[in-house]
Amino acid sequence: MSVEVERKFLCNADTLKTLQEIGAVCLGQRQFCDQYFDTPKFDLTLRDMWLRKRKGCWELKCPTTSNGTEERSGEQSKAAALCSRYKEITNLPEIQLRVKEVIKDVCADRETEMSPSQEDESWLSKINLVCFAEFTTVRRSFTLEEEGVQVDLDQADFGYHVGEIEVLLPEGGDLQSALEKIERTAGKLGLTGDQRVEGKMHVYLKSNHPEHYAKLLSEHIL
Ligand code: V4E
Repeated sequence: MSVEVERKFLCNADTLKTLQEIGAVCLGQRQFCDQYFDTPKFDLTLRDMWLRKRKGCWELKCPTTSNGTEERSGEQSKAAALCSRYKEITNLPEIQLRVKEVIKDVCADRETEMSPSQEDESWLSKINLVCFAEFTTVRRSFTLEEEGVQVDLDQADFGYHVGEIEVLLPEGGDLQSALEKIERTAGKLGLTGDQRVEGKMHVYLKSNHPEHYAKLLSEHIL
């Protein structure tokens, strides 16, 4: 299991040039389709849990257990507030276990024996999971001299363009150092503003599931 720490930013006409100027190395471009799943009542996402299938692989993003109140200076807190962090679980039996734990009521009177095969999707209907979002992204990725920092520029098929500065931490890794790396990279990219930038899912839900989007906003999940 690892923890993804990331800061999103809005791209502009100069973003590519700036990346070149700061010595970012392009790792290439790839395209992928993401499918996100939840119960019809959105039991997972209302707990800030995001179940996704990308390129045939499953992934569950969950809130980290630390509550974000680690001791920080004012500047550090501001930088941390612009970043999101999620545990990433990619082991399918563990994903199935975590999801079942959350939707116990749904599972109570159902047969929920599950196959751990990545291709066999029968477990989804057994616990009433349906696809609520599907979109394709073209992603260009860059690495920087700063160790372990990756910058992704995403273009979603519904017209949203967003960048992210990302550090992947092993569980128990040094969060403060990851936040500092992201902050330094943001500085090099000339990012100003202290507003959190919307991710692709924000924009997708806003137009495709506006009621759920409003609920997630009111619960401070988005
Ligand atoms: C919406 C959401 C999640 C779903 C995945 O979102 P994101 O990380 O933006 O997608 P993507 O394609 O960049 O994934 P990657 O390739 O990096 O794995 S996971 C958590 N959330 C909630 C959330 C939030 N509340 N605020 C922000 C800024 N982002 C996500």
